[in-house]
Amino acid sequence: LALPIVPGAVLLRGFAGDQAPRLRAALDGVLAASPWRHMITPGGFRMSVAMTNCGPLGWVSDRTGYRYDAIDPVAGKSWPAMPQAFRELASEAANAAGFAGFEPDACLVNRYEPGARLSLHQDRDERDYGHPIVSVSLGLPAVLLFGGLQRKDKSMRLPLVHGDVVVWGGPARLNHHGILPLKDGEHPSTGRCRINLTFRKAG
Ligand code: MD3
Ligand code: FE
Repeated sequence: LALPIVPGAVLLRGFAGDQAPRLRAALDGVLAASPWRHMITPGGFRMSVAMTNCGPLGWVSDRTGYRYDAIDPVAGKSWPAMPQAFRELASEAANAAGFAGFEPDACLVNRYEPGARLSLHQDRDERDYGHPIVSVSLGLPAVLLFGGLQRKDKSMRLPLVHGDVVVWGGPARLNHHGILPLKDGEHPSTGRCRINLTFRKAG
């Protein structure tokens, strides 16, 4: 079930639902090597979202800025490999949305506990905006806020539930977006949190 959101953005409702147990198990392997951490923004704030990465490149934030790095600064070594289940899902979702041949080199994993939020931003740290971004929602529901190319543009709200996949490319690639504070709850797949996998070709 593919629903257009704005030109370039497609919601694949429930696309990852049947893969969720496999993704969740693979994530445990990633976390064993690169555990959850709360990164610090360049402004000095601790992010309420806990993060980790897998794949050749990982997104990191610290007092010096945002960037993609091959090294996990917590583990002091390369990020863990991107599990095959992750790569297959990302490529199949991109394909279903009309982006054939998507091969991500970075998977940022975000964990939202009740109250955690992500303020309105653009994803601009990647080298080539011609590649789409694939996002997979697991666990508790959340509300995605998405706006336009300008920060002041009107924002729309889109509820995202367990198994939803959204592909952002083309003219939607640089849209502003964020996640409203997570509502408390309990989910059989994740417990008391929401997990989002974001696949990118960053390098
Ligand atoms: C709209 N993550 O990691 S995914 C991020 O749910 C991020 O954790 C959110 O924003 C999350 O940067 C939202 C949905 C998403 C991802 C990329 C986009 C929406 C987007 C790129 C352009 C426009
Ligand atoms: Fe983002």
